[in-house]
Amino acid sequence: DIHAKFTDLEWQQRNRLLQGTQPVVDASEPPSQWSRLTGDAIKGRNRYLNVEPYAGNRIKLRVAEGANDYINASPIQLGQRKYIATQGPKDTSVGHFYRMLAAEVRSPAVVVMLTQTHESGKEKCFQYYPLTAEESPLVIPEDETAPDGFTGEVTLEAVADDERSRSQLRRLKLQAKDQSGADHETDIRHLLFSGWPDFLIPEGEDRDALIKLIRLSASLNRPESTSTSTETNGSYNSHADSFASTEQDNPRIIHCSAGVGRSGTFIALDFLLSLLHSNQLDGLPEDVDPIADTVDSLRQQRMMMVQGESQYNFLYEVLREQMLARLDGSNAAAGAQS
Ligand code: PTR
Ligand code: PTR
Repeated sequence: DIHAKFTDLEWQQRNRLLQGTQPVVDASEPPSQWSRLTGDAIKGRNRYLNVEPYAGNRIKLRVAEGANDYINASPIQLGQRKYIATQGPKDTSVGHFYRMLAAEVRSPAVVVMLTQTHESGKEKCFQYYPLTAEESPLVIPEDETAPDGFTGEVTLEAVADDERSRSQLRRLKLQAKDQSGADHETDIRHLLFSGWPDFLIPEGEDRDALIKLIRLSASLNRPESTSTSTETNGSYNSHADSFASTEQDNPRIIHCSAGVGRSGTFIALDFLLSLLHSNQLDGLPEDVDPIADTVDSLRQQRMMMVQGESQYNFLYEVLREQMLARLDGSNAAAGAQS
């Protein structure tokens, strides 16, 4: 049965995925859509020298003819669900980040930040949004290396702590103009989760909180959350959270520091839990491993998604826990009926 499958799994594909950071490819030459981009204009925009989107699957900034359209961000699709996985913005790429958001995501845009700005004394992500009312509005700095006429500011409208997801929730408003003079106004739901150091997995209470964060991010990704889920004091009423009820085709922006390890794990869980809770993991054939398939699909879309054995195994652990909880829930419900 499906539990045995997740407890005692020895698929060849799983082992190959565990050992590598790339999709499983049998061809001797990787397909060209996975080729890497070169050039200083690109390298200067990357936070890490070894992490970038594949040439054949990247978000392109809408810029004037001939200008640099590069941002370290990949469109991701699993089933019908869309996401954008991106690195933590750098001081010089804040404008690129908001320009991407304005162009690719409908309002209200959900942004999930899975890193702190600093961890062990190193910058993991630039402080790209106003933390407090004193810092609001944050004026988006121009990229001095390549000014592209994108100007604007980000206003903090509300901030609240959400205990269940152990996150800080911010309502932000982006008001910007692009180089053609077009106005962009986007409401942003920004979720900051700080309980997850890079290369590791969230532990203890942070682990349950992460599941709640995933549900919250899914349920904020729909238009009515503008009015119904947001109370006047700025806190969120997320009792109606659900994995299922989300605007699947409006991508959520998910980032950590490199935008691969934690972001990949988050996206995999969001997708797999949505399948689980809509009964789509029931009755799968023995030789289908939805977790390995999901990780493989993610790595075809962005390199290094889900990092290392601990993050990979974490997917199995969470899925197993959630399945058992669901079985307990339905047994209890069946018991109550009889
Ligand atoms: N009772 C469990 C929990 O709350 O974690 C199981 C559960 C989780 C049930 C999520 C339903 C859930 O969400 P959805 O509304 O998307 O089915
Ligand atoms: N040079 C780093 C490395 O390969 O180890 C790049 C890197 C940094 C990769 C962080 C992943 C990282 O984790 P995350 O994607 O969760 O921020």
